[in-house]
Amino acid sequence: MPVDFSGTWNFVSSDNFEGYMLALGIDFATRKIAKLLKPKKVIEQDGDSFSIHTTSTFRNYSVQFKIGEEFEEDNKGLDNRKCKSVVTWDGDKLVCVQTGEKKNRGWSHWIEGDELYLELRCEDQVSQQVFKRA
Ligand code: YOG
Repeated sequence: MPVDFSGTWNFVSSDNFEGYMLALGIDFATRKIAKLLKPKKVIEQDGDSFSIHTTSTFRNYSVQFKIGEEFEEDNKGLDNRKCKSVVTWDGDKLVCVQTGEKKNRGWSHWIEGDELYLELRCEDQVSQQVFKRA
């Protein structure tokens, strides 16, 4: 049985989100707002199909995918760069590779106890976010 990421997850903490946003070229004013946000994640997992909704008081972002199936991602409301994304399992970790203009771009999700972890990668920057089950 694979891990079940389904549920509602509330933001707990993050580190180096600023570095990640700088690597994505997010402007100063947007970074100042974004670093204060406490986003919520709602994840629906049905077999190999996932939807991840990230919501905040400033912007929302949603993505849907099937494990192993490449899809076009528009990153609308984030950095707005298009990329080709694919998500696979690495053991109990969900690993997304986002191929496009930015090197080494992607993210990973995993669960520890009642906490959801998200590692965001872009170029030489790594940011980690922690969420707790609502
Ligand atoms: O999640 O890709 O769960 O999509 C990354 C923000 C901030 C907007 C958030 C809005 C990147 C301004 C999504 C934050 C910084 C800053 C709430 C992370 C870009 C712009 C939407 C993400 C994956 C994995 C699923």
